Amino acid sequence: MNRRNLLKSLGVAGLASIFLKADESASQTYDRATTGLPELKITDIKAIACAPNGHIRLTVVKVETSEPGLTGLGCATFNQRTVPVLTAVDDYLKPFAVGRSADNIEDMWQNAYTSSYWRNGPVLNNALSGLDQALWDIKGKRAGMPVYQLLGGKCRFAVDTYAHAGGRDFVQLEESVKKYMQDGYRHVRIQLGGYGAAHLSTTPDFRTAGFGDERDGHMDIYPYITSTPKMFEHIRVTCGDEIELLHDIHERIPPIDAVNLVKSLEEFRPFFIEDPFAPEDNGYFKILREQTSVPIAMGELFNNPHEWIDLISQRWIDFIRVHISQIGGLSVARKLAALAEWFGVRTAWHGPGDVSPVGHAANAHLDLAVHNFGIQERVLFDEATQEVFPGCPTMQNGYLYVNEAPGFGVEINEKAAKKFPLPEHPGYWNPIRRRDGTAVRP
Ligand code: GCO
Ligand code: MG
Repeated sequence: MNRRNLLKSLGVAGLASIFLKADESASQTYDRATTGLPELKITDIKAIACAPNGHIRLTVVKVETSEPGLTGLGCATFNQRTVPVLTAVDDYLKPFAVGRSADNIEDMWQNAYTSSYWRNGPVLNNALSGLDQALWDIKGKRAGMPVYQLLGGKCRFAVDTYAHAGGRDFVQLEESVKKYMQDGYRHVRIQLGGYGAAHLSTTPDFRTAGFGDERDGHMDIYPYITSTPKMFEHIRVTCGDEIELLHDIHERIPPIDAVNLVKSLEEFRPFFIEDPFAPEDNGYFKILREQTSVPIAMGELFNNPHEWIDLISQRWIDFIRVHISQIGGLSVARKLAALAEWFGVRTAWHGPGDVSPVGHAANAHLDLAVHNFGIQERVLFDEATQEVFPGCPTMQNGYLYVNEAPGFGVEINEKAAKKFPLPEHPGYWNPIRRRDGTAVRP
């Protein structure tokens, strides 16, 4: 029957009922949109710290809500100062936030951020991150979506990562790189021994002079700045031109030596050179950019927006590498990623062993959802960590996958966490000294 006859057969009453129905369903849709879900309140907040591998202190914040069973987790991991973060969460954020809305994440972040008046430090930012990420986890669970969906969905099928190749000599390092290449990694970080190739430094004159303490480490400049270009050359010759090579200077040499070292690496086409300077030497990034086109990554030590705004808006770096819980959580990192996009800077979130699986999941959800993703540092979670944190992100062929579940997809087994208490040592780093005893700023 054509439309004309249909209308005739329905007559006025029939027509009215169609419009009414349409109108009814529209108003229903509208009602759902305005009333939404009942407001969710925060009913409890607690910090949970544990050391599944026995020496790295992982801290997460668990938020409970007025909806029974609806809880969220956020990463607040600061391995070197864990206990102050626990205090900042349990003794300050908990009384501040309990009873307030769990729905309004940005409002909570802005007010918790200023609740200490003095702000932008690593301890308070980590505590804030734990609360912030837990609220994003809750929001995703409520929506029945992974957090990356709340951020606009996927820009890529999975998260490309880099592995940490290591070795105390060139051959050991070469073997490590080749193994990762066989495992499907397209990006590998190459380090000769520990940061600064400290094992090559053999003149701890300060020890002979009885200066410092036997716990103090030793690293000279010359062995490192001469071995690093040779390391790159050996890996390029033995592993080829295609593998992407990254290297972390880790702020171990004077800024001008870092400028010269980075220039000397240009011929080896690094994917990026990380942390050439300490944040206190941010003024050198402009000088470095004027000297070489080697891609530069910086950020894991940043806590304060003033540390990254110029580096990004002046295009003095190519990858922003912040430790997301160190800057206050996902709410900050997603704004940082957006800022970076407009200046051609890509993301490379810090992702070492001292980030909890919740933090790694937050990294990965953001990695999936931003256009200007660069690369992701990853770790392999041992059995104990997977027992404590069911739903850890997984690795396959060099790609990182999130657990496709609402929220971040990572939970905590608090009973299992209790099996892995914090180690006796509180986590501070011992000094590293030049041969004359001068302290190195790592
Ligand atoms: C990296 C970092 C780490 C840090 C560590 C500090 O690039 O992963 O440099 O190795 O040194 O996370 O606790
Ligand atoms: Mg680093």
